[in-house]
Amino acid sequence: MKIKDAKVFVCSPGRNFVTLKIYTDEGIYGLGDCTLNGRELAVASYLTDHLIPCLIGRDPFQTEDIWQYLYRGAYWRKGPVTMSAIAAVDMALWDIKGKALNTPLYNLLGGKSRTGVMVYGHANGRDIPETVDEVGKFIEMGYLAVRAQSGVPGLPGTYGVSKDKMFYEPAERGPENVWCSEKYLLQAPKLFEALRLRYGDDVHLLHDAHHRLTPIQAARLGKDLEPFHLFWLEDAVTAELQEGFRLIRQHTTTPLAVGEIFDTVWDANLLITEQLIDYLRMTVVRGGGITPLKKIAAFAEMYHVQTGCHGATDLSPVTMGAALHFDISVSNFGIQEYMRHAKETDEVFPHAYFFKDSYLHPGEKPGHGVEYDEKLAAKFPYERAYLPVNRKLDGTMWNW
Ligand code: GCO
Ligand code: MG
Repeated sequence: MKIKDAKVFVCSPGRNFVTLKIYTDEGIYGLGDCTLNGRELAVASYLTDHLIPCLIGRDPFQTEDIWQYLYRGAYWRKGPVTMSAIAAVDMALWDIKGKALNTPLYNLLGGKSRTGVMVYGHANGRDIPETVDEVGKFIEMGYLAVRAQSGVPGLPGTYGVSKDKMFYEPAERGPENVWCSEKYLLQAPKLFEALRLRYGDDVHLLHDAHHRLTPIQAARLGKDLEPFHLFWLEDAVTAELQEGFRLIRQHTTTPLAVGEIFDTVWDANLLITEQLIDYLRMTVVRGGGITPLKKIAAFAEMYHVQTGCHGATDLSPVTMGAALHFDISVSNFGIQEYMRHAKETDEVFPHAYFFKDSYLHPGEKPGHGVEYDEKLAAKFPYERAYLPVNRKLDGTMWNW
């Protein structure tokens, strides 16, 4: 089998997505996602102008060699544009393999290690009572784990809090946000106290600090949250300085998750080997594909670090499908994020995965089981959009 052609599609059914389709001489094709929120066209060009010409004529079964060729062969390594583009190729090739062998992708990754994939949903509210009610809606739908984000008194709006509830855009576009860590640090423990009071101890509760704290602030938050035994505290600080997590770890037993913006294992090597985190958030699209992610999971397993793949709505259903096959197969799976996509998105990307009896299931279609309706997608042209930025109360630029 040979790769005959490949095409990149950009569409916006509710939000922007970039999709790669690789065609073979035997009529089988594979799909990959390379959506990079706010920088979509850079990845599209990287693929069309630079990677696709190198793929023609290659054997699509050679996922390892092709991955190494694209990663090492560029000389310029790493970075979200490069790694998202390579990821799309890798995902599409694994999809082709599954289809050619007529088997779901998980069978090529070691088979099922569990019966279903535990996921967490996103609940958010303008204040604590509203957030507590929203968490209840997820529990009623059968979710075993819920992430809770609440507005902070004195701040006009904050990350993760939206007017839309079930299907919301995490990266709300628009004006600049205002931030104050001191106000937030007072509020967050009160939210989890209220949640435990209302729902008891069984439901897993998660929280995302979205890179906004310093290590000592994160340590304080972790400590304050200990009585409410969170499943995890996510992205407490930006993780460019991996050593910073030593300080957090010395002070708190709240489990730590990080890594949705990491693009290679080199972003997490110290975090893993020093056991500074509990969950690694890298997923297929940002981490360069299934090929490297399997290796990273095996490496993390030796250090008691579990997986917790990113699954916001800006990752297309193709990434979600591929991630679910990964999740169900690796032995150190922890949890999968599952923000449901908007109806238009699901219609453009018909998929085999489904939520049933509290778990997500990858489905039994050959490959990753996600399709792309080109005709329908063409009705939703690309719309330029950016992630928001964040400033402190005095106007200083801060992390969003
Ligand atoms: C999450 C993430 C997202 C990101 C988004 C950026 O935990 O789901 O933090 O909400 O902000 O993916 O594009
Ligand atoms: Mg996050």
